[in-house]
Amino acid sequence: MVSIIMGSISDMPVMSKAAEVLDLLNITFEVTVVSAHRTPHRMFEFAQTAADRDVKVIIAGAGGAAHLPGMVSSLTHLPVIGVPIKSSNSIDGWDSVLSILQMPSGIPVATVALDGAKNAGILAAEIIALSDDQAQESLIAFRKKQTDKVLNDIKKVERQQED
Ligand code: RP5
Repeated sequence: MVSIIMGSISDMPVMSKAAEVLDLLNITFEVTVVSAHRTPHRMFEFAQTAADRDVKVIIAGAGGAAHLPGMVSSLTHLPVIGVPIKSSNSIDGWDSVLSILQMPSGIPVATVALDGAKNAGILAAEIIALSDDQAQESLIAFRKKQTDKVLNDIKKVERQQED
């Protein structure tokens, strides 16, 4: 199972993109809110019990002073993918990007682009697929569909030029 967590319900419009792609790939996930600053005890409880609940990968999104992904990573050996979010308290998003990206040596967070929750979902699926053949098949089909769409778009553009 993949666990998708975020610092506030206001992060949901961005973080739901991770859920959408995991759904598409038929990978089991849960979604909840865990705030590093406003529910610190819940964050400890979540991170310290995640592995025992059979969570394999955690996707954590937060905006502004985005401490959730790093703190969760410090509390579990599970891989944590961080999603910086351009939130209402972000200056321009860099605050959140740098808070999640610039982790101290020894406690990694795999940071995706600003608001890049879809890629976080795909990366989580790729980790799951290392030991799950069905997930691997879903991912290969997903990649093929994506490539076919671009190849079709190229044909469309070329046809427009001929007209
Ligand atoms: C962060 O503060 C949350 O992750 C969210 O991105 C931001 C704003 O939260 P709200 O004030 O909308 O609850 O901790």
